[in-house]
Amino acid sequence: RKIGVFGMGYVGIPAALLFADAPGIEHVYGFQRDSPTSGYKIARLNQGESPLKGEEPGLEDLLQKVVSSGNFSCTPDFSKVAECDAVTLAIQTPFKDPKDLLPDFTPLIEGIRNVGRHLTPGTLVVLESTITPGTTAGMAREILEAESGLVAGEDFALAHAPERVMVGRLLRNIREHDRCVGGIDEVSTRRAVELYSRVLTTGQVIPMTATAAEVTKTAENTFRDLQIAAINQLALYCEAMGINVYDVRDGVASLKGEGITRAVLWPGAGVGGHCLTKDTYHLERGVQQLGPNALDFPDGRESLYTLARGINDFMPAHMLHLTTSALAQTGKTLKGSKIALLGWAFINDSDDARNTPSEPFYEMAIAAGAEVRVHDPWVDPATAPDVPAGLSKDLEAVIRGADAVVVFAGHREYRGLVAERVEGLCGCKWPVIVDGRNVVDPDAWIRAGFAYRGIGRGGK
Ligand code: SAJ
Repeated sequence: RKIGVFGMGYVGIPAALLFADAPGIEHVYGFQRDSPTSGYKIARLNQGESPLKGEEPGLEDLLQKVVSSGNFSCTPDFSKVAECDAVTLAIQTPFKDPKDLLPDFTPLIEGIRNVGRHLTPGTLVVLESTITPGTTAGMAREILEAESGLVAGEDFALAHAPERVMVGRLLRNIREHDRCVGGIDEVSTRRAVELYSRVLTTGQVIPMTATAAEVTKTAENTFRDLQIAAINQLALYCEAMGINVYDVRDGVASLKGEGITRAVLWPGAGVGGHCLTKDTYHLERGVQQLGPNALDFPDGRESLYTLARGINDFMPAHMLHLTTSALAQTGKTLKGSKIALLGWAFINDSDDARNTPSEPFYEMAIAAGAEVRVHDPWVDPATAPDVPAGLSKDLEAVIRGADAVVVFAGHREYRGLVAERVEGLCGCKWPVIVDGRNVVDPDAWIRAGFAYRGIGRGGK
């Protein structure tokens, strides 16, 4: 049996490697376009080198294993789809303009077309990308049928099996998380369940319909966004009231029993990534497509989910407000101040910078006349999109001479920062520290001579 995986990114690569290592699988093709920006992945993967730069336990070892055993290869030759018994697609589905609920399905459509062009009877096609509910049984089916001349449900099987991975633990997540798997009909569901059962270890397959799987995926990220918005809102209240949101958080989470589960997440400098920033819009678009008024409240109010998005989107602006207020305490303004922005990746100890909350902060600070230098130990300026000029991996050089150090990511390297050392590097009379991820001990930094601000740290 042969499997094809479209999209050699954070989701496609680990999935392809696990399929390649699974019993009964003869070969896995990783399909990757040979473009100027992503074509480099083909050669790297075929040499057994992972193009993903953050820490991914076990990933490169597994890659080397399946490359040398001949079970995996990466190719731009999509005609090999014809050899495959199953093809999965893990291609990004970003939003051009979230407010208008307009997703950019161009890359996904291109991928589906390429599958359709070479599709042979009996193949199972699975979408792993997060998509607007209704897409599998609607758009995907239409494109595949039009390109192949085959009929879904009769000549080929079609399903949705949304990925549930988190950067930094890709392999583990695929093996251990339960997997919702939904076909457009019973045979498609059964075949997709059989495929994913091969790579799950402790995870269970949960069969459902394609549309239910689409709603499940977008809802779980919407709920996570909502929970983060709840604690971010509380962080703003705690700052106003002069109390510490982390104490409140522990207190709220301490009530156990009586069937109460308090899933309290962490406040912070913002919510980034490819998923939480847009999946709410996929969910709401899915409802909107049912009819012109399907989504609206009768009195025109916004949905809870849209409000939550707005709170999380506001956090970088709040970081700027904290920076301005701390600088004012030291007699400075944003205009003319030097800011060391620590962390460009959206998630800790990763090189993934998609929709990073650092970016709006960076742009607002520059527009206000500050000079901003950016550090990130992981992000590679050569391959990450929209990286600010001069992004550096040299932490001391970025901090040297700064009026304000602003922490946006909770990278391990920042948790080890020593206040006295940073104070010496800043070199000014009264430097500022703004902590967006609660990585420093406020008392120690105030003692070392800093003006301190932190998300949710009212008083300090
Ligand atoms: N964040 C907070 N506070 C928290 C947790 C996260 O501010 O308590 C911020 C992070 O700093 C980051 C953003 O939210 O900027 C997203 O972080 P994340 O931990 O949710 O990471 P993602 O987006 O890579 O992963 C999510 C996960 N979804 C759920 O847990 C419901 C993951 O399981 C999904 O597979 C992934 O989206 C996806 O691909 O959809």
